Amino acid sequence: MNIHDIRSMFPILDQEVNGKPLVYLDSAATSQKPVTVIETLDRYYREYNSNVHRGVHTLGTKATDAYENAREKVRKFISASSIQEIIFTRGTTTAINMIAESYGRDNLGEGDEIVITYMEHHANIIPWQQIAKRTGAKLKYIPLQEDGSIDLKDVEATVTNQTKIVSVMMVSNVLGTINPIKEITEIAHRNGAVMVVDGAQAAPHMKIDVKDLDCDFLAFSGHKMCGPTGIGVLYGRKALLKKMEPVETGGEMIDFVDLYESTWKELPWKFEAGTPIIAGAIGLGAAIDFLEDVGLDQILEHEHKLANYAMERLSQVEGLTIYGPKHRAGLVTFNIEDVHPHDVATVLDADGIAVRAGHHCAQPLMKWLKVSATARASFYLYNTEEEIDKLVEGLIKTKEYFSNGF
Ligand code: 7TS
Repeated sequence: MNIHDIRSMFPILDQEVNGKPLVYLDSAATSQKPVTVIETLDRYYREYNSNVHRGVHTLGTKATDAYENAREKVRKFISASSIQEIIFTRGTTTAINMIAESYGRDNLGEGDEIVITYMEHHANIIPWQQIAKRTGAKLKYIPLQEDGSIDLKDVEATVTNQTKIVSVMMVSNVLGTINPIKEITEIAHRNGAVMVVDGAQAAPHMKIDVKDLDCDFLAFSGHKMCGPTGIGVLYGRKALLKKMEPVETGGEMIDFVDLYESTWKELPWKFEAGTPIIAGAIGLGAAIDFLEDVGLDQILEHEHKLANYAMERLSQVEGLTIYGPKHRAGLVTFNIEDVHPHDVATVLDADGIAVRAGHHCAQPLMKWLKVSATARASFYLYNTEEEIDKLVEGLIKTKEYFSNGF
């Protein structure tokens, strides 16, 4: 598919914002949705909306088949061994909270360690802080290199045989760093720890193979990968999930309920209490079909080109600091000297250019960078070099605007 065909699949891109063609550079926050996903949701609600796993009526069976079919698509997408390892959640945040609450609660104690890095998103920090407080475990941080990458020597030095959980993002939502997850997993396992991967910024852009990575848990969100909001995935190694207690209980997840005792359904349903996110899961299945039709290799290559082009063009803008390593995923985080990033985003918005400004839910990383906030342009399969040119023009205009006064 060429870029013109890809863009034509995203109806939202064909509009003007503040009198200018929309330039959407905020896909790391949430991606836009192709027409195939929108139509899949529309068809579900128009034609076979029904609850799943109950009753025998035709619509219910159709909805159940579509929901479970989406689970199989997710399994294949990340090369998991079994659909028993694929749990639908509300998103990455919920998935990591579930791991901390369930695995963490039962496997951590005084003196045990949880290891994360300085670049993590709050979703991969706070659940660990909370479970550390409740269990007496200690939270430790792998330091970063000056360019915002991880040196495996630092992983070796931080992870010990007291470490029970290592949890690291695959791609940084701020620095664009692509972390050596396979190598970190090997170190975690060698020390007897389980490996949790935050795949929120990786799953939309690159092939993830959980067998090859050998990770124990993986979390990601549908809305960042062309799917609907409110759906995400928790992958867990079957042997671990089997031993874990559900975090939520209630309808749907039970096998048998007596007055004082209950038993759970088998995997993965014991972790999906209540009416599940039916439309969301079916929509995520359609998003996976779309990404696979385009090809993840093509998406990654396109974003790599855009990131290189953006780095080259932005480095020519005087007074602009770019954060993160040279080799990076498709996003660029930066600051312009003497201009607050919120002002940068506001001036760009007046020209129809959407970027994110703020701490990007990574306040420990902001502290490490010694800034309170940054601006971020993030790219996806539908972005073009012309859009990056518009960003650069907008940034030059922003600088002039603030240096010349109003
Ligand atoms: N982990 C990473 C690496 C993320 O980038 C995000 C969201 C999350 C976890 C949480 O995902 P959620 O779907 O559960 O909210 N990151 C961003 C961002 O960079 N801008 O807005 C949301």
